[in-house]
Amino acid sequence: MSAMLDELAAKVAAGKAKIVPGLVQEALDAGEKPVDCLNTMIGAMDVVGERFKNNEIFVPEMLIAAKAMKKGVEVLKPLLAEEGTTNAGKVIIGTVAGDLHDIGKNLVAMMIESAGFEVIDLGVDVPHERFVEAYKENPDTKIMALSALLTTTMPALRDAVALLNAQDFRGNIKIMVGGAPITAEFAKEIGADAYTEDAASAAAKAKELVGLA
Ligand code: B1M
Repeated sequence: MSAMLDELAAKVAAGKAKIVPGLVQEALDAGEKPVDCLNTMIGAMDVVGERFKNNEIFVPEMLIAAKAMKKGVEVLKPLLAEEGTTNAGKVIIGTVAGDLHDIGKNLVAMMIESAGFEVIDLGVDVPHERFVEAYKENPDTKIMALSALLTTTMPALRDAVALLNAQDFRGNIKIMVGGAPITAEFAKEIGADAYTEDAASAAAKAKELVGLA
């Protein structure tokens, strides 16, 4: 990794929200690729997660690191998410009940949007019933995308998918799931149609699910 990206990683991990956007811009100006800047920041969040696990930092520090990363992503957004030219249909996305993590979900939303979908983002801590209501408000939705970032919210993901699976409209939608603790096996076990590991593959899978790839 270049010295510039090292510096970016360090400042994201330290939660320097005011400095990070400038560092991202500097790295881009120096020829670093947007995707490398993004992966550097994701790597920094892994470091933050490890420090948290080892009791070296606590929730407030994790939160300010997340804010710093969000500021950095704002700079990258226009570069990563080029305006979609197709109208691929609607995707409803949200992080499941009890789970407040949104950076990964936001990246997935951004990549899916850039693949030409209209994204309806329900935010974080979404009650299971809200996914059903959102579909009823948008009956032309093609994909429901659900994130869970904690092992403790995997049951909420299971329950939300079960509720969607019980709906009359189930045949009209595809259900995609993801998030760090989720696996393809778990996705299959709970009755989702697709699992992907990261935001870029989520966008590719969404296109595939609606027959555009
Ligand atoms: Co929390 N947290 N956190 N946290 N946090 C983790 C997830 C943790 C792994 C840290 C650790 O201990 N190493 C750990 C979970 C452990 C576990 O589940 N076993 C953890 C914990 C324990 C907690 C709390 C319980 C801490 C506490 O209060 N004691 C608490 C829970 C709060 C709650 O949700 N109810 C908590 C709180 C928080 C903050 C609020 C402080 C903050 C979130 C702020 C925010 O999101 N706005 C936070 C943060 C920042 C983290 C870490 C450090 C970073 C998360 C992140 O943004 N990663 C995280 C450690 C880590 O991830 N390394 C950690 C970067 C992001 C790009 O990755 O979210 O994985 P990710 O998304 C990826 C993929 O997963 C995938 O694509 C994304 C992009 O490539 N993906 C999908 C995601 N959704 C997808 C959907 C798809 C497909 C792919 O299809 C639909």
